[in-house]
Amino acid sequence: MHCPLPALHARRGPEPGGLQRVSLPAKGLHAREWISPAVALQLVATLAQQCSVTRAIDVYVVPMANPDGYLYSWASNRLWRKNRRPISGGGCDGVDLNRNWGYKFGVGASSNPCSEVYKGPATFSEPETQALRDAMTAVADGGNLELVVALHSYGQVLMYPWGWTAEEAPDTPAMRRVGEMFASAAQKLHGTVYSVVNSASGFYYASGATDDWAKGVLNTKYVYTLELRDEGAYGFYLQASQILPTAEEVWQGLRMMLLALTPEKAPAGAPQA
Ligand code: 0X9
Ligand code: ZN
Repeated sequence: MHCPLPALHARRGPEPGGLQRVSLPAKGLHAREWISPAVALQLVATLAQQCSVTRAIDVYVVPMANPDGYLYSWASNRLWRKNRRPISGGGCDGVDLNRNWGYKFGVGASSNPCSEVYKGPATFSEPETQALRDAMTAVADGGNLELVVALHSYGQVLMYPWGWTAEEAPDTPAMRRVGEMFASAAQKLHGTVYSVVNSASGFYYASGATDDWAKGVLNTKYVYTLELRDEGAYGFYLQASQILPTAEEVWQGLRMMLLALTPEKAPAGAPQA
């Protein structure tokens, strides 16, 4: 018996004639990346006040996708990454929830349960990835899932698929263009630089991740993994004082992405996707 993962849904107002457009910034899959759920919660608060954006677009946020691992990183091991599933045999616990998705499973991931990037015994073997898969599939089936952003840390990098191969994914020029819009809007606020790169060639090869699954299986046009602050000075131990500025710049970037996807709502002069 598992508890459900909460998802928050900022719902578009009853506007006649508008296309249903949905997006899904998520979520805190890796336990030690504490800035991700903190930013996700701030985004929820901001979205609740930004009706000019949410009038045209539905936004789903899953602020905490790995609750057991997150708790463990507070209580026992600050640098814990995986979930907390007991693995029989070898004495090591946990599956890397960003290696467990059912697309190109196993390329660039470990089958050793003691590894930090253990992919698990099978695709979607974990309740956390099953829940996210089902929620994202339901959103995609219910309309027009245009944007997926997976929140992680750290590095200040916005990456687009693929992560399992350096071959070009569909919509790469569009993903790059909208990614650059995020980066320039985010930089304007506090000067923080987010680089926009292909996941495999600009970061590292890794498969079985949320982003590649969203691109390869759901065929979502705009898919990203966002590595939040910082570039390594504090890393996973980012100070609490950086939560609000990080959330503010991410909102500025995300807002620009959402406007780019809803051209009829964009202010005069705003860039179009
Ligand atoms: O390795 C990961 O899962 C992500 N980086 S992190 O440092 N937060 O662990 C990057 C995943 C990028 N996406 C793919 N490689 N598909
Ligand atoms: Zn991560």
